Amino acid sequence: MGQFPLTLSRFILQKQTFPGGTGELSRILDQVGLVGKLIAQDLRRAGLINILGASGEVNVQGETVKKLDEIANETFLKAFRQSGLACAIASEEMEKPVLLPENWPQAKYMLLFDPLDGSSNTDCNMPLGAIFSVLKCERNDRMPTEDELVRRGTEQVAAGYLFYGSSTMLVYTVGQGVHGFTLEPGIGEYLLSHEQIRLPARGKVYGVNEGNYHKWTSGTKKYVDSLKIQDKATGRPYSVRYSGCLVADVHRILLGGGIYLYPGEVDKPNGKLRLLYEANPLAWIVEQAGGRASTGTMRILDVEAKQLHQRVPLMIGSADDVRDAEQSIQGQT
Ligand code: FBP
Repeated sequence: MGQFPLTLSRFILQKQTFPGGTGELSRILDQVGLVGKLIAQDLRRAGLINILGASGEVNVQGETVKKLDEIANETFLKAFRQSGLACAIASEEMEKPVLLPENWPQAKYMLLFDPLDGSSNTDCNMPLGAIFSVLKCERNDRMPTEDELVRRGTEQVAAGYLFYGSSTMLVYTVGQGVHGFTLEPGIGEYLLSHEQIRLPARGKVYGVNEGNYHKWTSGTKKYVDSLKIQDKATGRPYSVRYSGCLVADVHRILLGGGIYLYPGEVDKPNGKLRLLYEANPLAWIVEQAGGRASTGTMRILDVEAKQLHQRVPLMIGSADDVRDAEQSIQGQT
């Protein structure tokens, strides 16, 4: 028998050191893992248990809510309400955060998440994900407020995603590199499959919704056009890989390099994606793996957070590819 498989909990205990740590952050990662197991189980049978289609609701983003969005959101809420591990929770699907006085002050962490990423993929069995960001509640004189959840990406203490692809994975960072675990359904455990992930400085694929081309700035158009030029020396043209699921596209790039873009548009300079529970956690993951994440003009993790559901343009992936995009968008090439 080869090396005995390393479970998520064992890996965290053995390899992750949190000065003055109480094990709470590890338990939060474990709880996210539990949410992933529950949602993966539903997804595997989605077409059989009447959970496909729209729920009839419209969320704070003005988007049609899918039944699976609601199920995923409820699963996160229940898991963290009952865990006693978080004193506040914010979600893409909820206008206001849920404050948990019953968990305060013993719980000093707050969780922000996109419960189901890739909503346009839910009804066609295409890849899906969930994205999470963990912040520490700095105050102990009173319950946290919404403002305390609206913080720069540099203040995250943990971040990651669940990826519902051909297998279910949990990928995270606590600032000590990026590690990937694959769910072994037979034993219901996440086992270490990708330790210390590093992405190459340059890739061969790009992901962007080119259907929005006419809405882009000239700098963005110029950059995406440049990826299609025949130039062996620079490995161009790149191949398009856009799945409709940010987590799936970033996961591919994390393992093989390349760039994903959801740029700002002339009439919508902040684009579509949300800063606090989509861009910030993925930016930290990619940076910890040696990549780069930018708005086109500044580092995502340095963007000042002002609102819970604020949007931000995102270009993320291999460091040299993202630098090229920044230079083009800033009109320097
Ligand atoms: P959701 O979290 O609502 O799914 O939005 C994010 C997302 O679906 C990403 O996963 C994906 O990359 C992008 O939006 C697709 O947007 P578009 O359909 O405009 O290309």
